Amino acid sequence: MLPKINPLKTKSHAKLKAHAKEMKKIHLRDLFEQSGRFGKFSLTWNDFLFDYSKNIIDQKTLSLLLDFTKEMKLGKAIDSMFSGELINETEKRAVLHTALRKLSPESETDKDFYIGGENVSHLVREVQEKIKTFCGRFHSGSMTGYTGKKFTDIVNIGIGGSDLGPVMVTEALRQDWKEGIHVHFVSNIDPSHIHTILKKINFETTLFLIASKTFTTQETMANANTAKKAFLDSGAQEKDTALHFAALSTNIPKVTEFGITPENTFTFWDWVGGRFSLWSAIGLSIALTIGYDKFLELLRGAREADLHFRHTAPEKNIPVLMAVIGFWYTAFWGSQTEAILPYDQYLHRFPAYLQQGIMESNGKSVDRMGKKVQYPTSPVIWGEPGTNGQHAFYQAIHQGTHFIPSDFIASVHSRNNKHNQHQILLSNCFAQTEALMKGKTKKEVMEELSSKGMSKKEMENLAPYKVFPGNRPSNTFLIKEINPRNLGSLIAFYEHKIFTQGVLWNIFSFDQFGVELGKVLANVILPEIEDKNTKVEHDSSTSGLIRQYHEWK
Ligand code: G6Q
Repeated sequence: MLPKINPLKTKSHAKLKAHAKEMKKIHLRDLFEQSGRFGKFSLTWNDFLFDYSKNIIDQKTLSLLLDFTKEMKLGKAIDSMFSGELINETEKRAVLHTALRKLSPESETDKDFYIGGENVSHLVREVQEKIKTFCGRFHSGSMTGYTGKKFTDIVNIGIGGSDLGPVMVTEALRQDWKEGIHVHFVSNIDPSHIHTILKKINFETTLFLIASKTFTTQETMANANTAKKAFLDSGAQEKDTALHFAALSTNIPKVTEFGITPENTFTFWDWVGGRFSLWSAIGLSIALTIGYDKFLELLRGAREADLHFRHTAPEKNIPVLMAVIGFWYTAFWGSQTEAILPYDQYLHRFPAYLQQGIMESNGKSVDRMGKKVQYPTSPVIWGEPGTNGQHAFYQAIHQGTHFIPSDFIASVHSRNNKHNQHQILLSNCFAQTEALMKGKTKKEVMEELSSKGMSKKEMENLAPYKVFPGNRPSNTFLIKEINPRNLGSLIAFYEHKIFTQGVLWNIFSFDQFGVELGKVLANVILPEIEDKNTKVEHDSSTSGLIRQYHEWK
């Protein structure tokens, strides 16, 4: 079980509060006056450099934050998660997405994962073997569609956790796509989404993956039924469904009811949360797109990050550092938001992926004792790839009234370098973190304006607008290259940051009752939209919207 501790009652929290007052008197520029700052506040691990020196922290901040993790019993919480305890207490489930990435067989020194005495690593390996065989047949062409043609297209139908991970990963690894294979994702219930995809594909060479843990999600089932109907309308027979549809699900009876064969059904388990499921059967679209071996590389990278998280001292532990720094800003600096800024076009869905991972996990306001929390929890997560963001919202990060800690993510090698474009990209990334940290003082602005020959009065009038306060914190991940292994590690780092922050906020990170509410509410209103004679009893706004719909329909 996870410890239940009110963070506000810890000694280190009180000390951090007092320390924050002191740190607010210091500017990041001044902190950089001390020599060796980069060496002290950055670390390298595998192909990663994690630079957290541009944060408003000093050695004392860090040691108080790490004391705080001890008081919150982070070490015990990590052991509880990895040892398969039912730490998702509200749903009485273990949380073992980490088990999906342990590929090596059990040995004395490298134990498998267990839940209540059951070896779940065996179950994982069975499904992985099945995925491997399936991918082999798919890529060799020995698996064909109902007219005997080799498959060329994959359409993954799923939403939320059954969509965002595979979309993000396949986009990030576009350079690794198997030749001749195209992957498409349908998630939204809006018929325009599936319509756009169905228009692009040839049914004879398309494999549909119905990705749904529960196999009851309204959007996914509606899209799956539309796809099946369109497939049959294209000239296929009911029996051909067996060749063109596969299911990724924990609900085998529902899968069978839909007409999908056991051979094409890939299962996973209730101890894999939706937003942590890309490593499971939900990752089949990834394995089919980049090949099984590269899918394994992704898992290996994540496993390396798991071992780092589990066994590295907190002061050298990347996810722990990410988590405590984020905690510092939400608790003591009033930060309500965090920007994720990948300087890599292929990572363009990474912010959206983390939006779910972070906000669905830690957007909670009741603590582990069932009490309303008296402190802020998950920040709002958002972002876009650089440099697009620079020409859009960076204005607010530099000079706005909100305090926005940001994560910059960049790679040294582009797998697509054209002329010197990658160097230009990187120079922008580094320049932004420098500018956010330093800002531009009035003195610097005046010197700049004076060199343009402006009058003293004009300079005085313009200067306030041109001053940059600086002192805006950022982390930078500089990665040698975005490849399957490094991407696996990067994602797992953020997963463990999420877990750690949940422990520090004393909340349950692995349920999502807020998401489930939406699923129930829409089912109440649907009949009222479908039939205008159904009695409508809502608040005046909701009833008004429904009435207007019928009037205009
Ligand atoms: C993730 C959430 C949620 C879920 C979707 C899809 O952690 O629980 O995003 O993944 O609602 O659910 P199904 O996979 O059951 O269709």
